[in-house]
Amino acid sequence: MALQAAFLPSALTLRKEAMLNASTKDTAFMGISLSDHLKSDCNTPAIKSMREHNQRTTAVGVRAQTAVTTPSVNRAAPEGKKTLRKGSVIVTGASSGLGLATAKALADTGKWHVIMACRDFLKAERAAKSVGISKENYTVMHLDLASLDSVRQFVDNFRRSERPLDVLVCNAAVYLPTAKEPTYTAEGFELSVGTNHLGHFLLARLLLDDLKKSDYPSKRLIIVGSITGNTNTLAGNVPPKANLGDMRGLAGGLNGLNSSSMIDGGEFDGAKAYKDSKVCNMLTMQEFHRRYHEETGITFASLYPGCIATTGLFREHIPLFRLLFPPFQKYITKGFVSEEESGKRLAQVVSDPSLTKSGVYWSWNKDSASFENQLSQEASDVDKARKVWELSEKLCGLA
Ligand code: LMG
Ligand code: NDP
Ligand code: PMR
Repeated sequence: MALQAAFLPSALTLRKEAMLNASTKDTAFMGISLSDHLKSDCNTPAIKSMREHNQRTTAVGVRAQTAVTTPSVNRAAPEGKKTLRKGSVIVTGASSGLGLATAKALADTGKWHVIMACRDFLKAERAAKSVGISKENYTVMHLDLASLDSVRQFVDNFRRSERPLDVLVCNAAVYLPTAKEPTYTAEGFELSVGTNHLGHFLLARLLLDDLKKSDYPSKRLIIVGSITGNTNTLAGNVPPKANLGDMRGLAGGLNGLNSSSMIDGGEFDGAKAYKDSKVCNMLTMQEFHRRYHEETGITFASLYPGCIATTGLFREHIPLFRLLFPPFQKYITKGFVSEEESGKRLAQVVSDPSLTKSGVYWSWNKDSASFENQLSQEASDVDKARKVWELSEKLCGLA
């Protein structure tokens, strides 16, 4: 707690909930060992179905637009035993940072085909090559989350590829901490919430049907969250803090014209918009869990992968911040993780047989052992989750 006291600006006071939840903080900073939370539950439906799993053979037509590769075809192993077919996972924003490292970690196992869903096709191709992902293990497909038309187009294209969908990872994000004025998506939503939350909300809703159809033993929908959206942590108390308020701005369409560009109806603040979008991500995961887990057996999960202070996420921040932030996280908060390590963490949430629990927000302790973390009061508020869901449905044209 000494560091916490030293670095918490005096104007900031942790809420009571923060103190109550101190033992389950998101970060290695607190140095808690929760490795005993990491146990495999062999009676989950997913594991049962793994035992019962029958592989299937899929004939895949690869569209010209999608780069590369041969389909994942199952081959029966000798003695009539069936082997698990390659999993098929979509990772949004896989052209850099966490998404790229996750694509690499999964592809390198040889057990996954990664669909890299990216807004910049060439950048994604180059990125895949630069980290040495082998050609047969990935496909780049175009997706711009800042356009709902593009999201729908992506889903159409993906379906035409006739690949199965076993896991969807909603990872892409933008962070605009220095913007003085809001910018907007194609449909006129403030860009951070529009991209990070609404684009992913529509994508996940549309692809739920595809996930349902998968015969893979453990089907998962993962939405990347963050510590900075959780006000039960020190990092979540650095101003401006996440707060969705009564969501009047979201209800009004975040367009900055007849409604505020901010979810809570306040003045535009890029850093707050990002943190609010992460709260929406974490609430959406839980609402999916409540609505669909029992019926579909799909695992819904979120995570804080650690502070990956070197990624492109901070590209809009001032140069001094970009210079000081990595050493600050490395030597002072000790919350720093490399891109490679963070990729392994997210890859675990995609494929580790012990992480099948649904409705969970995963974090890692200082020994890199995963544990089920506690979300802040707002990020676990059932009524807010339902409201975010219903308002987002309207904005995305689903209701
Ligand atoms: C808002 O500000 C912005 O307004 C908004 O635009 C957006 O960017 C948003 O969340 C993003 O941030 C929030 C923040 C800005 O404001 C505050 O937190 C208010 C209080 C600020 C008080 C700062 C206190 C600094 C405490 C750390 C200093 C330790 C120095 C001792 C060590 C010295 C060793 C030489 O806050 C900031 O921008 C602060 C920047 C935070 C990241 C960098 C911190 C710098 C620390 C310097 C460490 C140098 C690293 C050395 C490593 C060597 C170790 C041996
Ligand atoms: P990066 O900026 O490195 O990666 C973000 C990715 O999102 C990029 O591939 C980017 O594409 C893509 N992207 C941005 N806008 C769009 C769009 N409109 N359509 C499609 N893709 C888009 O950041 P990180 O790797 O750090 O961030 C990944 C996730 O991790 C985010 O959800 C972030 O909130 C989360 N996170 C990050 C932490 C950190 O410390 N870095 C901590 C906690 C969570 P392009 O390459 O074309 O720019
Ligand atoms: Mg934070 C345990 C302490 C801790 C951790 C794990 C993070 C993570 N941060 C911590 C502490 C502090 N930060 C403190 C004490 C300060 C004040 C000096 C501080 C400041 C700070 C800024 C200005 N931190 C930041 C910023 C950003 O612009 C980043 C941000 O909020 O992006 C939304 C950020 C982050 N700190 C983190 C993490 C993980 C981030 C960035 C990414 C994210 O949430 O996605």
